[in-house]
Amino acid sequence: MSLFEIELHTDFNYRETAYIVQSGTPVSFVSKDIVKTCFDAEDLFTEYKCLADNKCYRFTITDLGGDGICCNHGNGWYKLRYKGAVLKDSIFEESANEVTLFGDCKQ
Ligand SMILES: [Ca+2]
Repeated sequence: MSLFEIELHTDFNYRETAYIVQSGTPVSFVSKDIVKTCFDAEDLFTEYKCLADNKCYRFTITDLGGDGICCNHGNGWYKLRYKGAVLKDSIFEESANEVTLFGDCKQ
C-alpha cells in the first residue's frame, strides 16, 4: 500500500469543483473510489488515501464552470503526492478538467 495525498485550495466558486480517483487500466477505469464535492469557498482541503500497489490510478478534477479554480474567482490550486513525491502541482486554470495518471500504468 502507498500513500496518495490530495491538497486542494478552492476558489470562491467551490460548488463547481469536484474530483474523483479511479483505478483500472489506462483505457478502462471502472471503480469510483472517491467523489468529493463537500468543499467550502477559498479553503484548503487535504485528503489521504492508502492505495494498493500494482494498480493504475486516474485522478480527475472537474470544474462545472469550465474555467478551472484560478484565477477569475480567487486563487485556487491543487497538489497531488504519491509515495512522497509530488505528482502534480497545478492552478487548474481556464479548463473544465485535468487528468493525472499514476501508479502502475504500464500495459
Ligand atoms: Ca470554476
